[in-house]
Amino acid sequence: MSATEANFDGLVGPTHNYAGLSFGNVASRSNEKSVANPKAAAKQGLRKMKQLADLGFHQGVLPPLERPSIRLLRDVGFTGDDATVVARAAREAPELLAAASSASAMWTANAATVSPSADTADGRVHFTPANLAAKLHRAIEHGETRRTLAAIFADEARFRIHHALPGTPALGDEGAANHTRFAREYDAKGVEFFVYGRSEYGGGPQPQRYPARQTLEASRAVARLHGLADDATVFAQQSPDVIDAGVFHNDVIAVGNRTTLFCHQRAFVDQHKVYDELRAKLDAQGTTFTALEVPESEVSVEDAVSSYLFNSQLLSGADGRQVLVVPQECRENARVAAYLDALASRKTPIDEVLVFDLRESMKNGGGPACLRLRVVLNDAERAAVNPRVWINDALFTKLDAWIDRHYRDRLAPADLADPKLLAESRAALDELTTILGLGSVYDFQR
Ligand code: SUG
Repeated sequence: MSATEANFDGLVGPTHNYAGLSFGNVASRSNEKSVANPKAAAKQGLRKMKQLADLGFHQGVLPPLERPSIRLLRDVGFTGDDATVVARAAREAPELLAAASSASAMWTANAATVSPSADTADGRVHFTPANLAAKLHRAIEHGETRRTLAAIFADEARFRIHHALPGTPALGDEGAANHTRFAREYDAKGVEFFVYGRSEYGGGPQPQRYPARQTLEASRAVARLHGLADDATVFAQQSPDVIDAGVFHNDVIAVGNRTTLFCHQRAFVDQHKVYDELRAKLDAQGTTFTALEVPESEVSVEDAVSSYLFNSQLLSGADGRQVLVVPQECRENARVAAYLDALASRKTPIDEVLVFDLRESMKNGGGPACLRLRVVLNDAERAAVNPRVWINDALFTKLDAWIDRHYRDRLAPADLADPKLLAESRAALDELTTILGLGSVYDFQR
């Protein structure tokens, strides 16, 4: 049965703002307290989805989560009606209100790790929502994420949606941002590549300045839950010094698709051993692996972090050509732009580069790859997905008008205290569940 990769992008929520919540993520910290434009953010993301759908890629959308999270604010002791809870939190603990208000679920590369049915022991597509235990504002996502995934991938004979791993440092899991799958064709058995930042029990090097969010133990647990074979998995450690340079997820320094890994020279510990293991395991499946490595002399790690060159999407078109989807910041960095221009004259597995304006998300450290969750689906699985979440002209037009009706074009940190934001956000999400045919997935609807 033929299979293709679908990308499910997160729709940016109405509370998108810059609260500086992610220590270790350079953009998040450097834009702290600047004024956000949720309407522009949502439209930038939606335009990317539409353009990729127009090019013939399977493109779905995942809804935002309910924010501010009144549940979190009640869990930390604020009481009263919902508006009073927000007002009290704004007065007594604005940092907790900021965590409860983040629209961070837009970065669906962190929603879950997904293994296609060709790789799993039971022949189902497996999803493990990421516990995102490293950051409070993200650790509150997985329960709600699981609920929305279950509303979209509802057929239990085809889709297995696990619970997140226990949310503790030893099992910190950041989902697909640290996971890549290689295979000759999407429907063939592949090799799943898990990248971790540190090992809780195994010792080894660790970053000194910024946190390593993913552990080897978490990666191994996900592979075990998904029933992946040993000869079809590779575990590699991210270089601790690049984490200290702001590479908080592997998808800030590497991206892969089918038989190609596109990465920076300094991405991994023992980088050549990592390539060798990938090559050997893919060889055993009759597949030739290619690493397209970018040397520090052409693009430094610092350039990679500021331009998000590797936070790109590497997509296979129907004609077999590979397209690299990069953010506009790549054109604004002279060395990265020169590298991309040179690609055209070099023989590489990248045939075309597409550039998108994702400025609002980028200012929080979220590029094209952060905004999407890849799900490889065969024809029968694709037919079992909730059909209302596929982006086409009609859904684009509806969502674009929905954004116009509900979103603000200016949101400053002080606005998070505004009780009207809660009401606006709920009104928007309530209507969205009807547009996407999701049923009552949000707490406030239950
Ligand atoms: O977890 N930023 C996100 C960005 C996630 C990017 N995802 C991938 N690389 N796949 C994070 O650090 C910032 C929110 C704020 O500061 O308001 C934030 O959560």
